[in-house]
Amino acid sequence: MTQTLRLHYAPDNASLCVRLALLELGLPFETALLDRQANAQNAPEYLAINPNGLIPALETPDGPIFETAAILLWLADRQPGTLCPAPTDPGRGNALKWLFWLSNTLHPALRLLFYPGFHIGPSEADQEQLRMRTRERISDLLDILAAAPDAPWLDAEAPSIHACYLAPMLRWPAIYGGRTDWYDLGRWPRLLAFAQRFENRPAAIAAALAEGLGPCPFSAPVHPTPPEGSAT
Ligand SMILES: N[C@@H](CCC(=O)N[C@@H](CS)C(=O)NCC(=O)O)C(=O)O
Repeated sequence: MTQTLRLHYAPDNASLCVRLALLELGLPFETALLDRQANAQNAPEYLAINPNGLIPALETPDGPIFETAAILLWLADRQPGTLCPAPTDPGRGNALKWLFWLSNTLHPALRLLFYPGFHIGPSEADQEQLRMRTRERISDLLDILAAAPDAPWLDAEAPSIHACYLAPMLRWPAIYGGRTDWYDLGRWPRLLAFAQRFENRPAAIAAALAEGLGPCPFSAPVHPTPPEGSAT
């Protein structure tokens, strides 16, 4: 078992959320690039770490962890109260609620947009129909988030695992998932302000550099030009 933290990643994949949290916490870590062009996420060596064939996974002294939210919470709990309210904090329940919403509600909706064939099969017409409905669903979810009075992490100067998770999810619909003209973050001024604030943090700047995400990765995304590997 590794004594260091090793992040299995591909540029601009969900591993970006974990990289952001690692950088925010100032924890030393290694990266292991997964070559998506070669479908490395489904190679036996990686399936031994994450049998789902999904990115990311984090190897830790406690064993490998997969699922973005689980990794983020495990990391936050290394330094309780830093990126997430500690278990004894009265704000913990509210924080868990939004973390699970990001993981169980918003992220799966994005996966429907990016991987429609996985859910509905190879027909291009069927996939586009699923995408059309999913774009509406994502917009509805962002309406809910933008109006939430109990999501203090959205407006906070301090970072959080929620911010690390959300920022990439606000980026991806602008550049992936077929046509992107339906998506304008400016429709949600609170979310746009969040993205602008977060992308100016040193951790976000370092992550953007490491993965080739450009100067405004969350408020005005462009296709990545990573120094190694590829996003898809
Ligand atoms: N529920 C998973 C989803 C992760 C996920 O969707 N990863 C994408 C990259 S952003 C992936 O591995 N895609 C490759 C594939 O589906 O084959 C998590 O939260 O870790």
